[in-house]
Amino acid sequence: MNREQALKIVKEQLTDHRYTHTIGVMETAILLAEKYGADEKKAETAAIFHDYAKFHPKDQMKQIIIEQQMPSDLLDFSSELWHAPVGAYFVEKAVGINDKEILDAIRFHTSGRVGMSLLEKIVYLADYIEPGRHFPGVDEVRRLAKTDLHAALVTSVQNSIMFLLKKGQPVYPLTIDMYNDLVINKE
Ligand code: DGI
Ligand code: FE
Ligand code: FE
Ligand code: FE
Repeated sequence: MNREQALKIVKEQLTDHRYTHTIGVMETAILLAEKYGADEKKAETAAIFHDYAKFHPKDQMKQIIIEQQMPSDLLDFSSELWHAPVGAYFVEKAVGINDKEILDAIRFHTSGRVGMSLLEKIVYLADYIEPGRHFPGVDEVRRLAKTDLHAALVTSVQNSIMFLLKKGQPVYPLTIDMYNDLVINKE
């Protein structure tokens, strides 16, 4: 599938605003893949489809999580987390992409996890720093991303966890796991 075909498919699933975000993630992910030696084509495809399920109804996402025996603890945490694993499911079933690396980059783009692949890290970071993002701390992460993928990731996951803590919201265990893994293993 070429870029135009992929974009056409995802555009139908998204609002204009979210589609613009997706283009930003795609362009950023390709630049990061080039810089850090990941597969640029896989980065492009994963980025294009990363928010595929963002606007699926919550009850439908919940049903997929249960039916497909995804980690049931997802249901105890923010529904904002659900579009990532549910997106990976639909990108395989409805779009027909079978590449496990691409599907995992979609699956873990919100929560993160332990032992993230280079592609997963790139999509996670591109989602955080694409040019349309405007929140405190994003410029520092953009600066770090130019030279130090690891430092950029640590800072972005720190910011995300602090954001949730400040709002008194729960933090999904995989997000804490990602943070600990990066800090302990320094890679
Ligand atoms: O889908 P996007 O808006 O592009 O970005 P995303 O998939 O990274 O979603 C981020 C949202 O998820 C953000 O509003 C914070 C929320 N969220 C809720 N609980 C958690 C969480 N994010 C992480 N990383 N971990 C959580 O436990
Ligand atoms: Fe997302
Ligand atoms: Fe993200
Ligand atoms: Fe996104």
